[in-house]
Amino acid sequence: MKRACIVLPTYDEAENVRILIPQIFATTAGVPTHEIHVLVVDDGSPDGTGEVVRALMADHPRLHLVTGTKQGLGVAYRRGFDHALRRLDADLVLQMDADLQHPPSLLPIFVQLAASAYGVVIGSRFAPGGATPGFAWHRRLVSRVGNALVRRLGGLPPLHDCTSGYRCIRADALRRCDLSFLATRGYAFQTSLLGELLRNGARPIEVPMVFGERDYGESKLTLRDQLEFLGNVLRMRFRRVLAWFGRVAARVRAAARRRRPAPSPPLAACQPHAFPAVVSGAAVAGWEVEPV
Ligand SMILES: Nc1nc2c(ncn2[C@@H]2O[C@H](COP(=O)(O)OP(=O)(O)OP(=O)(O)O)[C@@H](O)[C@H]2O)c(=O)[nH]1
Ligand SMILES: [Mg+2]
Repeated sequence: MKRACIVLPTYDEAENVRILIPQIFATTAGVPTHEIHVLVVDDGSPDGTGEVVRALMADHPRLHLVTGTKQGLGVAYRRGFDHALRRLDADLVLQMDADLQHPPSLLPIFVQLAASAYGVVIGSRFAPGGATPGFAWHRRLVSRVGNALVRRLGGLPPLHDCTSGYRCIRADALRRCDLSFLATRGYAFQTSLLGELLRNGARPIEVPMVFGERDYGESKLTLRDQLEFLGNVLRMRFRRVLAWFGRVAARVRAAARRRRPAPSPPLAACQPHAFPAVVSGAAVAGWEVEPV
């Protein structure tokens, strides 16, 4: 049977994982197509989250734990993805916060959509039908402005929620991504990962979700995360401009070659890798957004 691995990054989420992990296994017990695994990526939480997870492992054989030092959400996710792909051989990799803000009830539909045709399924707070009832006005504003910036400057397609941390990604789409240069912290990591998935041709779809309030523990979102997010949007813009120059240069070179009579190349030289600009142009044109 195929496997889906839900990666849960945790820092001081002892109370929450105690509730969330049994909920996840109960909700996904009926998924017929995939064996569901949960991988907790804990960064030595002082509140003993790791010990709570170890205790839960006695009841849940498909629960796993990797630990490390705290270097930001992006680094934790990279470690989790690597483990899910290499050690657990997952066909689908899911991202989910451990603080009960992401409803586990959506997991079966995420798996179904990703297993059918979609490279990345996004739990969307801002698509019609989604909501953020507990958000203070300034949090809503930050999220809205952040999403507008990544679309306008970062060049992401018109998805409603580019900063969501609740997603299901096909392993083949994730393997095509180069995660090594992505931003390392919260929202910046989420947006740069989404950009990289789409750049590599993953087909996105959004599923509206109600983003609940945090009952236990504290938010780890800091001003530094928000500043890194802004810096990262500019970096994404810069990469797009560089890519545009690359495409123009390739066109100029191709036009110059056409003017010069040249012997026909052997067939092997006509493989797509010989024409990177055309291939990347087609990949960008292939971005697709499904109405929800
Ligand atoms: N392993 C690890 N997990 C982290 C780190 N920072 C945050 N997390 C986890 O990532 C998830 C999201 O963090 P939150 O602080 O809830 O961030 P958020 O949901 O964007 O912000 P709020 O809406 O304010 O809760 C939670 O499960 C955190 O415990 C980190 O440095 N390492
Ligand atoms: Mg949260």
